[in-house]
Amino acid sequence: MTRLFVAVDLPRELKEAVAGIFTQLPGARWVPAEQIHLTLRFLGEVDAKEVPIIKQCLERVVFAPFPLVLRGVGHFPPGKYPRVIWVGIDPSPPLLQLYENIQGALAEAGFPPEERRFSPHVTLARLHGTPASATESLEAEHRQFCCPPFNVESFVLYSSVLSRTGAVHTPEAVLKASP
Ligand code: 2AM
Repeated sequence: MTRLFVAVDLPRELKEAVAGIFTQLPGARWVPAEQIHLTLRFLGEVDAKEVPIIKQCLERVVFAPFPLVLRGVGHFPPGKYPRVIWVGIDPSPPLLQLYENIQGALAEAGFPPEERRFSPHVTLARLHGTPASATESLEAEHRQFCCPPFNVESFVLYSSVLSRTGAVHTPEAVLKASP
């Protein structure tokens, strides 16, 4: 079995800008800067035999390059003990269209569309027992966080191997935009 997800990789400068938000926060496990990404679809554990068909279906996704804007910092879910700190992504029509096209392609590979609404975000940290009051002060500090738009020219099918020292993400296929 292979743990798979589909994501947009971010340029190094953006990863560095995002990682600049990282700070000492009890209970926070920050995502390693080089792994920062925008998840489009989590597939979970998939039989390795299915990977070629998934790649073929994703290769049929047609999209033109489009700009992506990262903006603001927040947490999820609301309540006393959030589980995640994120940077927001403008849900622009081309991003939502790419998401829909990927859902359609994966449905052809036997993965029915997700039921929950797509809520684009970049996960910065996973939290264990960090009170919302602590994340709120970080959010207040970075309320104005914004990066210059970057052009999405590809998306990636990643495999993910979990280990005690953290996940290792490996690109299995890079799917490029049409010029
Ligand atoms: P997120 O952090 O952007 O929300 C690789 O593990 C990616 O897949 C993660 O960045 C995470 O997206 C997403 N992911 C991991 N486990 C998941 C799960 N059980 N359900 C949905 N998405 C998951």
